Amino acid sequence: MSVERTLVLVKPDGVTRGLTGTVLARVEAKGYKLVELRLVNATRELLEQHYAEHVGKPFYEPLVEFMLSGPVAAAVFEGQRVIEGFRSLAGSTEPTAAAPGTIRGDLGRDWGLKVQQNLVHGSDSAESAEREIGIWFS
Ligand code: D4T
Repeated sequence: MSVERTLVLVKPDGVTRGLTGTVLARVEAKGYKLVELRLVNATRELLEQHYAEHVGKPFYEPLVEFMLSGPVAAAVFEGQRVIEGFRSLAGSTEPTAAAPGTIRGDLGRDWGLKVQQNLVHGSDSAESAEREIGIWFS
């Protein structure tokens, strides 16, 4: 099995709540290697590329506003099956339903907003990872 890379974002809720270090530490503690890290103030154009599959959906505009509301910590982690491993560690999209023990399950909740503030993003395939790393680390 070849070494994979994945894009991990600590979204503005995680950065604002002071959880960046906690999130990155949990990924490192699982054994994945941190190979890139930067704090980014995203632009609408960058987010339109990143969330291209969601353009036009009801939660798209609230999602963009949320992602523009503060800095995002963008990281690349490396390891065998890191894409699947990180998504398992992150937990399911809705923090209320995410299993305890996962990042979203332990650190997130529903805030009654138009978009789920779920702390982290992780690429969902090797193709997405390559595309997304190019967007955030160009
Ligand atoms: P990301 O992409 O941020 O890692 O999250 P997921 O892979 O878990 O979820 P996603 O791409 O389907 O959605 C992106 C982002 O939009 C929010 N969202 C999503 C929402 O508020 N309501 C919804 O119905 C969906 C599908 C949460 C994550």
